[in-house]
Amino acid sequence: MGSISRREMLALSGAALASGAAAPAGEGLDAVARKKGVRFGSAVGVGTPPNSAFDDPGYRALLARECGLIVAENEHKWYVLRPAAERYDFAHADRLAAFARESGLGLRGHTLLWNRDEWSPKWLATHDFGPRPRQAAERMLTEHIRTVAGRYPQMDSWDVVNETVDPATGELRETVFGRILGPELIDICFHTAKAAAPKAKLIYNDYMNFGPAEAKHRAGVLKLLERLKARNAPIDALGIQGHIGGGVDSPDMTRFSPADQRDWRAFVDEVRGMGLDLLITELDVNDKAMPADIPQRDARVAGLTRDFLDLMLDYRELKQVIVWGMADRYSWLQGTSPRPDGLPKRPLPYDAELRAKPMREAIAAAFRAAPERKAWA
Ligand code: 9MR
Repeated sequence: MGSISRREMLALSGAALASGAAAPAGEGLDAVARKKGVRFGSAVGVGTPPNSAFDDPGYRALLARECGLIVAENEHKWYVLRPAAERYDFAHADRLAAFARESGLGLRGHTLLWNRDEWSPKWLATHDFGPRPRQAAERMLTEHIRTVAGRYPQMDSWDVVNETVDPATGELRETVFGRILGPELIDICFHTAKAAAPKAKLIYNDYMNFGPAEAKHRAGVLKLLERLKARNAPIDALGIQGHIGGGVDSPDMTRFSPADQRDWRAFVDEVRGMGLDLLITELDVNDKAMPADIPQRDARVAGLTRDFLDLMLDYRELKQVIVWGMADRYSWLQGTSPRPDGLPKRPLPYDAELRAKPMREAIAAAFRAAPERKAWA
């Protein structure tokens, strides 16, 4: 571990002492996961609150202690990297890459194309692709992928395409690039990523979830994956985001219903049947509908986490578990559809003061109980 991490570790102990908190003794979560051939990591954001986790030295030390790899929460998205059509800005992404290097952490990339116009830079919506739009759009896309993937050759994996299936229809979303290039857009992204990042695992990432309301979404993702496989696109795995909790119908629920589990397994079995590996890429638990009482709420969050991880770790194809942040204070969910009582949400393994919560132990226990598998090289 590099000197920065040691210094930050001391800062964390200081912060923990000041708040009366303590990091759990023993191994970090990645060390526990590794014994089973799994890696553990977290998203981290550089920027304005609540995405400013990276500026918190205690938080950086927590990442170094618990994680084997990190992923930028927003810093590889087009709207951050491409402030204008002709200009790249790598400042934030480079800070994260330097931190990962100094701390001995791996990096995974999110995402080469978030194929949703609402998350594309504004200039793209009105961009003039000229008299030969097909060629121009393909050039813009492939140049972007080559530039970004080429700058970070250390990437362990890339979410090549994120969220291109419309949950309402199961079809591909209507987007600037999709309208010009059609479904071949997705193939182009994977082939270009393979050439630009030959060592990285290539992922399709989406938020299809448990429950009947998500059936179309799951079916649409299967259709997309089947098409990619049939056309020999270089795809290694499905990224299952794992934003769980939102669809639970009872505040007391700590397990997914048998029917939901069965449907979910049928979906994952299909993915496995295509020869694809699996990742959980953005785990968190939305506690919006759960009781206000903190011990009760934390128990529910931990229960759902354990249930989900037990189910998923049963698949030897599951190679990584990434949480969408380590501490409640920095969760995107704080700013998204608040609880009716206005209380801060508690979706992540550590609380706002960086004290470990029951969810942290649920993750460790799920790793300890998991069957061994062959790790990704
Ligand atoms: O957590 C991210 C939040 O900070 C951003 O404002 C938002 C828009 O860029 O994206 C959030 O992360 C999303 C991820 O990139 C893709 N899956 C859903 C995540 C939560 O919305």
